[in-house]
Amino acid sequence: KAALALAEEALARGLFGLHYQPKIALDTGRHVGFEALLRLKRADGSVLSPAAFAAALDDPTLSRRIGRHVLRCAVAQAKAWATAGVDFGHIAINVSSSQFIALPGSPCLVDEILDATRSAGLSPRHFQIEVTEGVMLSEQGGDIGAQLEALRMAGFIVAFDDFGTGFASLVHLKEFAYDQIKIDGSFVRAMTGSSADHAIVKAIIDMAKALGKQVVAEGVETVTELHALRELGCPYGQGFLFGRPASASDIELLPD
Ligand code: G
Ligand code: G
Ligand code: MN
Ligand code: NA
Repeated sequence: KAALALAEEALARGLFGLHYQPKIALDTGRHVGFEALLRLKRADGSVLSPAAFAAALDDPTLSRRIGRHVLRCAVAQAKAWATAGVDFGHIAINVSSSQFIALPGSPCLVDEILDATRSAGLSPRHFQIEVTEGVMLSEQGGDIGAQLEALRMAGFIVAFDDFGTGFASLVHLKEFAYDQIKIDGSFVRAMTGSSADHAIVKAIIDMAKALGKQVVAEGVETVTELHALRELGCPYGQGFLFGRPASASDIELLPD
């Protein structure tokens, strides 16, 4: 497949990098952390998003190699921000279901994450792990649950990404190990024009709170959406209104 070859080449030539998008506390407008989003920077200066190499993130071997690189970049960035004395909050890392598959001769994902943060002298509270509904439906579902629980026990926040767009049932919401629900941007962007979407966003916020989970609205693009979310008591948001994904050098953070 072309996507796999593209990813192989990007790994070999060091073309993968991360962009960062702020997660905002909606009452204060201050960032509480940043989501790391993978980008492939080509020689001609163009930048590709994961959609262009999605198959590589579903491949057991390639996804682990890319994931290791992502982890290294994110930990190095967190270390750089911490050393500069800026309060970045946390970096949230996206992990695909194939990254949880055990590979012979290679440490498990949980150990990789623990080792990377520990050896940088950083606390787990500086990182979050984002997984989609897909990981719960994958064949290794039960084992992935145990791995996520191990990460939570170690102090990492686990976020349930793109909530509401997959095929997971509500059973997963009570049985799955997670701390945070991220409401998919498609509902948020429609909520000010559609009473159905508004009702769904409200229901997810209320349900998350009743379950004792953090809740983040994704894809916030307008002030109208921000006001609607505040009115519903949504504590956190993310989206172009607050900041587009950008390279760390383009993000200005003030010292503590
Ligand atoms: O960045 P957008 O910018 O296009 O991201 C598209 C999708 O790619 C998102 O669903 C996101 O979860 C996923 N994604 C972004 N960065 C990473 C990454 O580092 N690893 C994995 N596995 N998925 C990622
Ligand atoms: O991990 P996840 O699937 O949530 O990835 C977030 C995706 O959403 C990334 O592709 C990111 O670039 C994109 N994104 C972030 N904020 C906005 C926004 O406000 N509007 C739109 N349309 N996309 C966004
Ligand atoms: Mn995400
Ligand atoms: Na999402």
